[in-house]
Amino acid sequence: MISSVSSRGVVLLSGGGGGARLAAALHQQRSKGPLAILTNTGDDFEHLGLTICPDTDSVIYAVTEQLDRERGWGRSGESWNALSEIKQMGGPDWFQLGDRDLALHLQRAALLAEGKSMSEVTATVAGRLGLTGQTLIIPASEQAIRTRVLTDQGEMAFQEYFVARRCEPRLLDVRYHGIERALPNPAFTDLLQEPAWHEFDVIVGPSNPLLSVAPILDIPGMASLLRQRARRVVAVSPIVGGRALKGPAAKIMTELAMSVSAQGWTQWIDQRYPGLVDTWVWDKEDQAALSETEASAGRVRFTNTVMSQPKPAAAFADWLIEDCLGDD
Ligand code: FO1
Repeated sequence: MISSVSSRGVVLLSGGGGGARLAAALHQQRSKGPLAILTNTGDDFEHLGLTICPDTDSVIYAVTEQLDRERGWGRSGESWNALSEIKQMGGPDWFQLGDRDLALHLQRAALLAEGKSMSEVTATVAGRLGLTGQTLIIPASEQAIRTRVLTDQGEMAFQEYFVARRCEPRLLDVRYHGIERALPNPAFTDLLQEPAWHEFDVIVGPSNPLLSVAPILDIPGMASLLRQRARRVVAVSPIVGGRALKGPAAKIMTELAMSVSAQGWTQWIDQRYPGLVDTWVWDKEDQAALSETEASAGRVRFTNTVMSQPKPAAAFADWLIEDCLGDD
């Protein structure tokens, strides 16, 4: 039986920036259909005795409409009393954990200490923050994956490079520590056994390819599982008008010899995961560059992909589901 576009499952692969914004818009758009958001866990790290999951938390906050849109991370309406006490007491304050964000982290720590899995903990805290409907937020793996970077100033953990060192060291390589022993999250593979997930589409969100997409798709078995089971795989370019919209993606891509263009991103994903993606979504601003990409001609769709405000984000989510994925 072929399911209709509104009831078919959608899997979104997401980091914490553009991916989280798309997650929120798809959650709104898909009030009638199942949505599973697989989050990047490579940015996770241990800090102040707590497990911090920045991309998973950005998605939780975004879909429950509590993401601080200006910062792009952390909770809105935040206060910083605990952080200033930590600083006062000589503790580390380079990573800004707000009071409300800390409340989530303390609950995560308590649930993990009870022996709950990361997917159970994520579902519980997302539910407590108001997530309802058929949307599930699932960390891509239960096994710890930790992104580490090799730089001209030595090897370091991702958050040290990204936050403490403000991406200043020159990047030489990116590694995902532990990924070779990781598995796709059983919460996700079990979900795919359910009748509602008999048929589904995949959207690779507009997230940093090296820092957010690869630590999900490089999990052994993940890319092949998605390719074998998905009806259609669509990937959304994080590059708009030859620029990364936010953050240091352009610097990182350039230092790792990736071309900062929709075309370069397409080639990189296609080479790393051959045959995975059926349809590439580029922003309209990049339309002129298509003539140079003969290999992907016919498989590239154009629309306005910038999601700086909820309205264009909703329009983009609508377009993805109804137009891009809607043609049975
Ligand atoms: N990013 C920063 O640039 N500075 C911070 O102090 C910071 C704190 C922080 C706290 C909780 C959280 O969930 C995310 C936080 N981020 C911060 C973002 C985080 O580094 C993300 O991994 C990156 O934005 C990449 O997605």
